[in-house]
Amino acid sequence: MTTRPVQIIGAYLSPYVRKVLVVLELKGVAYEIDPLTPFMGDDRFSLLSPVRRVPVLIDDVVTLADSSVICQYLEDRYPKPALYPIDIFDRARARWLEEYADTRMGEVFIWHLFNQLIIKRFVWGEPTDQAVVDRAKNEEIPSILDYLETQVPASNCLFGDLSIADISIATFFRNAAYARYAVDARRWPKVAAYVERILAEGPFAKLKKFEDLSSRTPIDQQRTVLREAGAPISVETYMTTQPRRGVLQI
Ligand SMILES: N[C@@H](CCC(=O)N[C@@H](CS)C(=O)NCC(=O)O)C(=O)O
Repeated sequence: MTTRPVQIIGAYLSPYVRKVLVVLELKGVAYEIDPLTPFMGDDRFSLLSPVRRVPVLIDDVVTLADSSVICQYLEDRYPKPALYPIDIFDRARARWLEEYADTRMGEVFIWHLFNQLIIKRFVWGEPTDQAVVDRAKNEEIPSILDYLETQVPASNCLFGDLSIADISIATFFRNAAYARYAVDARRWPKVAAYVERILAEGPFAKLKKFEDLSSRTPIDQQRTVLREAGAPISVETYMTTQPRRGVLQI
């Protein structure tokens, strides 16, 4: 067991950071967080995350970037409760759904919706490209929801207990809500009920307070405001003052 809390670098509003924090909370692993908006990372951040993305995990042994790698590591190091199904077929399906969420849902919910409506405005002071948002809402998200409607159960979680698949999928709907997108329950009744159920789980509900605060606080004041609200903010920060464009495009 680690003596020093695990360090997480990454903003509460990132779906990938949320995924890792939910796993840490479920496993009861103590952590501190530097709630970094990735575009505000300094030169040292580039050394930790060469593609300048969050989350990053630093503990007594390893430094890892990428939420899936981090979650698998946490599962291996802190096996209880298990968040990957035991059955090998279910485990493979869970990993597929995690991958689908990280890539396709990330592309559409984050880059085409959240980035256009929130990051462009608040980080870069740029206008929204409404055509990108419209295509996301009218074509891309509906096709994702059509697929998820064939996958999610009418009750409970995907594979019995809450798993990495549920966490990886549900996290994007929190960002969708910040971008004022809600699932139409008449068209996708199973997905709408499933998302509501998973986001009501303890760790998702606990983190919402810090996400709401982040969403209404200027970036340069977030550390202070979050700390005052009881978030486990790290002493060290990788934040600088001038935003930098990302390394990867998608
Ligand atoms: N595959 C990565 C994706 C992480 C990711 O895209 N994070 C976003 C924040 S939501 C980021 O850091 N974006 C900055 C950029 O792409 O330049 C993971 O699962 O951790």
